[in-house]
Amino acid sequence: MEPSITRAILRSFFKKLDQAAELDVALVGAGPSALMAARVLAAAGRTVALFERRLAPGGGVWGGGMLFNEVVLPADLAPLLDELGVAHEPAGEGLVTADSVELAATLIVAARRAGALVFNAVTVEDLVVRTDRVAGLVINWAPVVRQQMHVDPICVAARAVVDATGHPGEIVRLASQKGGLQLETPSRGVPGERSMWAEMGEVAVVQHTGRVCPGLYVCGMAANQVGGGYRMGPIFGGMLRSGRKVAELILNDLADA
Ligand code: 48F
Repeated sequence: MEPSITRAILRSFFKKLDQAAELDVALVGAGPSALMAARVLAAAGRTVALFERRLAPGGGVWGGGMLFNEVVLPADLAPLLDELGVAHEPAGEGLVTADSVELAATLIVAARRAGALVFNAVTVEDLVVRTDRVAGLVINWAPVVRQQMHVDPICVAARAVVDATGHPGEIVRLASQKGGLQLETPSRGVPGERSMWAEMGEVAVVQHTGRVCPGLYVCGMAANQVGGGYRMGPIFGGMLRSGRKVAELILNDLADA
């Protein structure tokens, strides 16, 4: 039986990897904004894959606030939580709370069920670039990168790449510093995020979500790196709205192309 188990895994995995070789959208990181974006894009019929360096997708949701495993969301997102099937409780001041483990797990399942491919334990270590645009990702196993093993990566092509790497904003920095691409950001660079101001951060993260150069988009906390927005801590409305916004922008751009 063991050979059958092995072959079953290899066949299924390489089918997924083969589908990911040429994508409509490749998302870097599988935090809340990326999972939300992947769900919307895949539900619209686009080929989508998330590449996440950790074993568990879900990014910063699991740990709630300081490992107290609850998160806060604006109450106007209650219908979205209901649609996803995430239980929530009123918390006053227009807020609700939700169990962070339930929210993380549900966002992952929702993205998968919509048809998004998920590659965990995979690090995006570079971009594929053409003269003026991002054209795909350079990927390797996260443990290989962590161990600094001298192993060449492989690449996936994508019509749109999304930097959803959270606070580091790694991919936008790579595009500008190594890829030599002109960023269309207000400062033409990556000013970095600002200190905590929850209300302002929630608004800014959505406002700064968008295209940063041809083929490259940014969402979630990485958008606040690019736009110089405030951080907001364990409130996740902006992340979900940002993911939805980047997905809608990409769907429009791909339809126009
Ligand atoms: O940080 P993260 O959860 O992204 P997000 O969608 O959400 C931010 C919130 O969790 C929180 C917050 C809310 O108020 O401020 O921080 O912006 O998830 C980012 C994911 O990207 C992965 C990383 O492991 C994490 O799970 N990641 C980062 N760089 C890479 C990567 C990379 N180069 N390759 C693959 N995955």
